[in-house]
Amino acid sequence: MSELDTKPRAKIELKTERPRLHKVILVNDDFTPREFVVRVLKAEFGMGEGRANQVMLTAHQRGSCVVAVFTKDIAETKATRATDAARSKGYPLLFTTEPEE
Ligand code: TYC
Repeated sequence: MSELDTKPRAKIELKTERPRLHKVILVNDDFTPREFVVRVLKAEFGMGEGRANQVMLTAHQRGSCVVAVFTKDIAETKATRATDAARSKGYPLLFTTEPEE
């Protein structure tokens, strides 16, 4: 057998896992005006008036609401931008992120 002959090797399974997505979560508070929450949802997450209202109301009634899912970096950037927009107006409105199961 020459040096160039190669033995058949066990097949290596190359599985590429998709990156986990992260949820952006809108958290309720008692101080931020509803209209402001809707404005931020429209501006930062590209929602229409109707969808923004639904998401705001769900957070208002249940304590929090998933806004959307993105890759980790984008979720964190959007949550930070949206939270900062509220801080700059003196509101305690909070957007957090968490990995999807
Ligand atoms: N609870 C606020 C109010 O009654 C409105 C609000 C809704 C604030 C959703 C935050 O994530 C929120 N003015």
